[in-house]
Amino acid sequence: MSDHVVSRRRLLRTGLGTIAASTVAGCKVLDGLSAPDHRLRHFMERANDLTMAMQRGVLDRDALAQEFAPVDIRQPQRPNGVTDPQDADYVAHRNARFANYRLEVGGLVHRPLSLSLADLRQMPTRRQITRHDCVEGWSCIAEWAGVPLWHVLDRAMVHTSARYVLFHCFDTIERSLSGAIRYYETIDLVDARHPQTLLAWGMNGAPLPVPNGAPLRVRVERQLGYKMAKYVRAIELVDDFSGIGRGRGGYWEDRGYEWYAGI
Ligand SMILES: Nc1nc2c(c(=O)[nH]1)N[C@H]1C(S)=C(S)[C@@H](COP(=O)(O)O)O[C@H]1N2
Ligand SMILES: [Mo]
Repeated sequence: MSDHVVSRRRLLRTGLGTIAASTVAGCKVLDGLSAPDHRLRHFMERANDLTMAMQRGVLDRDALAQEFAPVDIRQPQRPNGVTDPQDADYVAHRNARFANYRLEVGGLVHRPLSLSLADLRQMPTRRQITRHDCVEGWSCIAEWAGVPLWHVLDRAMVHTSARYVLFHCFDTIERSLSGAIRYYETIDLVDARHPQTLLAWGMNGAPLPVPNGAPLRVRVERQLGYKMAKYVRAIELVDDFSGIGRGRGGYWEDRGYEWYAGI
């Protein structure tokens, strides 16, 4: 599946380059194109199909991911990546059953927020049964419950200069010579405002379990699993992520994965 994704994206990239080149070179030769079997005309028509495919690709970002029925939930959500953070601040929250947890929302917002789990549960709730696809090649169907991220963004009044939502996580995923590296992720505001993009506090009818990101994790249903930050500590609205981590927009992106992991 990931092979398919990569090749589709590679195709789009190649298509973009081809079209840019053909538009520049194309103007001068348009007159000769009227012959129905003209090779360049065929080429341009193909380029046109590609343009449509690309526009679809862009417009499709508003489309909903498939949702399933309760009978489709055949196994528990398989925990992956960090499943039991040992970071002192996280362990303290966990021991207090997340009673003192606060989601901090800041950065390019007019109204910074500090929300408890009760605050988040009182906000409008969406429940959705969706399929989680990990880049490693496995999938799991589960029901997620949470507040659509756009409600939180609206409450915080996002500044017009903001372009990305940066999720800061509690868990140290790697220790390097320069210190502990905590998981982080970014998505753009198109995905952030998608109706199925949640800050999920529940899974399969229960509070979100620790292995799956308690107390709060992201669901971005149109992208691969690594985009869905678990153990979310804070949300920061930014206009640029080149100064975060190694600058590629996420822990795994910094190690070679694509920033846009659309499925
Ligand atoms: N904070 C944090 N978020 C994370 C990860 C992680 O290690 N730490 N792993 C990612 C990956 S690769 C996947 S597939 C999913 C796994 O979510 P799950 O454990 O609920 O299956 O979380 C993603 N979000
Ligand atoms: Mo993953």
